[in-house]
Amino acid sequence: MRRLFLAALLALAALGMTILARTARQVSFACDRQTCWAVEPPADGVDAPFTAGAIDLTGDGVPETILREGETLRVLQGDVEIWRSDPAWRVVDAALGDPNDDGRYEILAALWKPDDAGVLTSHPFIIGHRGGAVKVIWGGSAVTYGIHETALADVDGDGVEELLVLESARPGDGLDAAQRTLSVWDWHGWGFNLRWRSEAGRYRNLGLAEGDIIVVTVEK
Ligand SMILES: [Ca+2]
Ligand SMILES: [Ca+2]
Ligand SMILES: [Ca+2]
Repeated sequence: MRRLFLAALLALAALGMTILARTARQVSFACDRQTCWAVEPPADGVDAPFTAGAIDLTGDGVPETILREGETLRVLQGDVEIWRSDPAWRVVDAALGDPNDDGRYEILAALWKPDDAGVLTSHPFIIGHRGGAVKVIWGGSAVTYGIHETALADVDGDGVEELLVLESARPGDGLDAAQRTLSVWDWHGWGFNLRWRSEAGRYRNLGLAEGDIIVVTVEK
């Protein structure tokens, strides 16, 4: 019995070493209007999931402050909170820019919320300032591949921002999905079209480097 216990302990230790030995490295992608391809990762620039930023949502030339505290998103004018995300949402990431290409700035929020059966589903929402108030101006329906991280950038240099996403590689995988893909999406007028999707990998820390080169960390 004691020997069995020792063997189990050794097996656990070996497993621990295997997990520790998993190495992380950065990979990068550049894109044109059709596709993306791997490039040498630049030395600088990785953003963790969004925590704070500033952008002019109201259009008066003065940026609002956008904070992600825990899984809550807040919009402030000076010290005054003018909007806060629904308590039922779990906002896992956000990006600031013009995701719907209408010349106004908004917040693209990657959030998970319970459906009617109480199951967490992933949605991309666009939050903007319209009619004198901050509100959801576009609420995407539940996506098949859950969204874990997001960014907005003009990766092909045509003057229009693309939506970048780290999403679950498998349908139905939840917030803890390890296998993910990187994808690039185009706004088409009332939603997003998939332009390109990478192979699956243990992707995290989606960010951008100089020249809107996509940078992600991948664990081997
Ligand atoms: Ca403003
Ligand atoms: Ca916009
Ligand atoms: Ca573009």
